[in-house]
Amino acid sequence: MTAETTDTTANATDTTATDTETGATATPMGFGRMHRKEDARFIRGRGNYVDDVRLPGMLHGAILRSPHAHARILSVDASAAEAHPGVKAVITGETLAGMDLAWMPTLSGDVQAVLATDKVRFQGQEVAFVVAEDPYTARDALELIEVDYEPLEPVIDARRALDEGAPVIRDDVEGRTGNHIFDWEAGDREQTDAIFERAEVTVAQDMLYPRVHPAPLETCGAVADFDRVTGKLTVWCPTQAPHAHRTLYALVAGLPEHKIRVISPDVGGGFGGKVGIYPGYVCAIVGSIATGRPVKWMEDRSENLMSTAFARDYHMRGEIAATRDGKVLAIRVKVLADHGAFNGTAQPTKFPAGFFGVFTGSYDIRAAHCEVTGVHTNKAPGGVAYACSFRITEAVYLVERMMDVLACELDADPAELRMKNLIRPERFPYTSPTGWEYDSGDYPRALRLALDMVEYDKLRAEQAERRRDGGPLLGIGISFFTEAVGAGPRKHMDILGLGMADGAELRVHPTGKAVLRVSCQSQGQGHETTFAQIVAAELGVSPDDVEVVHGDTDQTPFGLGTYGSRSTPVSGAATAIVARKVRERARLVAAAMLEASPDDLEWSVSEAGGRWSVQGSAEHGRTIQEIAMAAHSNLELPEGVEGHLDAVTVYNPPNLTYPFGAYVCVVDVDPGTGQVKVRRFVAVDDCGVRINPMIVEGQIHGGLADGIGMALMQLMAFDEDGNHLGASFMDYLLPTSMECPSWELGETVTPSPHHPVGAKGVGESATVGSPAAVVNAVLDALRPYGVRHADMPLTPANVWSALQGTPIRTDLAVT
Ligand code: MCN
Ligand code: CUN
Repeated sequence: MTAETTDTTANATDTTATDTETGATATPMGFGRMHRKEDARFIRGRGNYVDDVRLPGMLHGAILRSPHAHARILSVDASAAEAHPGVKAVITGETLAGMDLAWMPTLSGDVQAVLATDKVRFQGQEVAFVVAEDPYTARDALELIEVDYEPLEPVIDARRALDEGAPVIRDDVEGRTGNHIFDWEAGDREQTDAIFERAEVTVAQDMLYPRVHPAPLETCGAVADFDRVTGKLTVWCPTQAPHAHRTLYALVAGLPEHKIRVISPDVGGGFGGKVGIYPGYVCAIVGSIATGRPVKWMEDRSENLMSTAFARDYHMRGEIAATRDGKVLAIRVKVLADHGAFNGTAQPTKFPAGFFGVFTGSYDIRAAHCEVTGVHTNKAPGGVAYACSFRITEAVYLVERMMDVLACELDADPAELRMKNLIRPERFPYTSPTGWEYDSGDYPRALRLALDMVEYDKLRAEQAERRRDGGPLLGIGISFFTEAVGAGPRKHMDILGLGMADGAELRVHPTGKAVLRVSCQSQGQGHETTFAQIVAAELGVSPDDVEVVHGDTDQTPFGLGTYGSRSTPVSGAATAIVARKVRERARLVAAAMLEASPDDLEWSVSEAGGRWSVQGSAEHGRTIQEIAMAAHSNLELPEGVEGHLDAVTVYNPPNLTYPFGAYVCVVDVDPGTGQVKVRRFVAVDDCGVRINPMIVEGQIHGGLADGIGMALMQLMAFDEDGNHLGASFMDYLLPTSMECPSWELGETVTPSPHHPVGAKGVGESATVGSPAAVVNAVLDALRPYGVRHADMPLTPANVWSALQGTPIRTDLAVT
């Protein structure tokens, strides 16, 4: 299939009429707008989340956390808590050490303390776990545990972590003498440096992508139920990757995988924060094994913000070499990555830093080089997630900020500068200087559409007028992003250290109703709807006739789960392929029914549904429902056909998919207060063929709101002692409809050439692409004041300070 670009959703199966109120349709026979099937239960409050799980005899756990960022544990005395009425067990690091469970492997190959034994390494770290008859008793008993700490000097500023004599945080790692974790690099240093030496123009800029948090509405938690008779452990937890969790639980608990069942029920938002395993999950499991009763643990909001995986914390220095007329020749980047106390989520030297390798963005740049150094600090572990596609967020922010810095230096128009450097459509498939093969795209078309939608020239004229006449400052910011989603093709093993295939199973009942089983897990993305639509499109049935089962390892085939917007690129592809297998089986059965050769049959989908019929005589055919019934009957089938239509597949993606987009943000800035108001936001996204345009738009709306949050208000700040200054929604701000404009969305459709239905992932696109547009807009407004850069979040205080000529440092002790 060759990549074809169209301006609107190219989708032959989208035949149904639009409901003018909502833009939704009556159920389409395949792709198209339809309301989410899951809405019926979500909006009626009938979802089933982990905290809704109530089992007979269930006990409740609570975690005692460290008040210090860095301290030696001299002693833990739990005797008073153990004696407290209603308390069933107190588990400490020592208890776990006795079971060889005090440390657990992280998905990165690092280890993380389940409950601290030797030292605490961040404020909020898990120290002890109380199991009691009810959650209140468990919390009360925490106060009876006496821990004797010897405070140690903490390392909070990543830029001090490698200083001579800096306190060593991970002295648990044999031979560790400092806080250095890894060095990673990509690109050709020599070639890049040579271009820089000869370049007509070079620019450099330091910038910080601050620490932010995914902050899902539902916090994390688990219910663990170990059955002492059968030896089976069932764990309910809101995970994005149930099968990965099962394997890790097996490794941690020493139980065989077939004796472990992980159920991820409805999940109230993940945004990357629910990929990894948290100590509380392991504590609930140990608590259940110890007491023989089910144990529930649910964290509260502050615990979630303090101890679960954060994101970003990338200190970056970008440099661009260009010609005087604005052709970018090379880009050079140095990053200091703050990974906190433990490397929570993904492979330190490969996975998180690895994706940063797309830092040349959407531009045809000859040479590039980048180095990332990872360090530990006394902050919560992680260093990856938050709708980020694993470091692409940082990379996009960097290159898009740098393009504006270059525009500033050359006194060029940022739109023209981008247009001049975008990868041309004829260059696809395009191999980047760091070895990534972008599958398809028409970038100039997307940028042109965005500029037309926002009426760019008119805005620039208004801006010139404002600058002449005074009044609120007007800023226009552009960001063009390319994402790389759908981990993980085996060909990226060397870059990412991961190769991941997803299974899919499709059962077709005698009446033609179907059950699809997939390994990915929805946290609000609407998989029950869109995955049913993929089957529906392939089989010519209604999505209402396809039930999607996910989130339960006993019920679904193995796969790596939902993150890096991989569900559509990987599980979605598996779904299309398994449905095609069913369709091919149906062909054989239809041939037997029609007493024809399978080769003489043709497939068609009409409003009446999908059918196999004899070529050239459509009336001589059988519907998929008739075929399904026949497949379960005593119809005489040809040799080699077993009957039934059920099929199974495993899909290995040949490449990532590369969605892209052009965003334009328009802001008004009050120079007196530094207040930023987002006036307009135009987002043109291309995620290939859209399965459900309404869900895609919802994903983009959410991501754009994320972008406003990060650019203008979100920050996980710490004081110099490592006290966490953002542990509630009073301090860690989420954007609301008050801060968001009415989004203006546009689309182009460039199908992915290697995906069975031409779709690319979209779940993180807007979060990845939007912060740079907002920041570029604010800095564009401040341009007459000579401000070239200020770090996120651009709070009124920060903007005002920048206007006075002293942008503030946002990562430390700023609220
Ligand atoms: N879709 C579509 N057509 C396309 C691409 C996607 O109709 N061409 C649909 C999909 O079928 C799916 C949804 O859009 O219903 C998102 O698909 P995809 O881009 O494949 O992303 P995933 O389903 O893998 O979701 C993961 C992604 C990630 S990694 C984060 S983080 C994030 C995000 O999704 N977390 C979310 N969006 C979120 N949305 C909600 N409500 N909650 C979260 O926690
Ligand atoms: Cu990086 S957040 Mo999403 O990939 O689960």
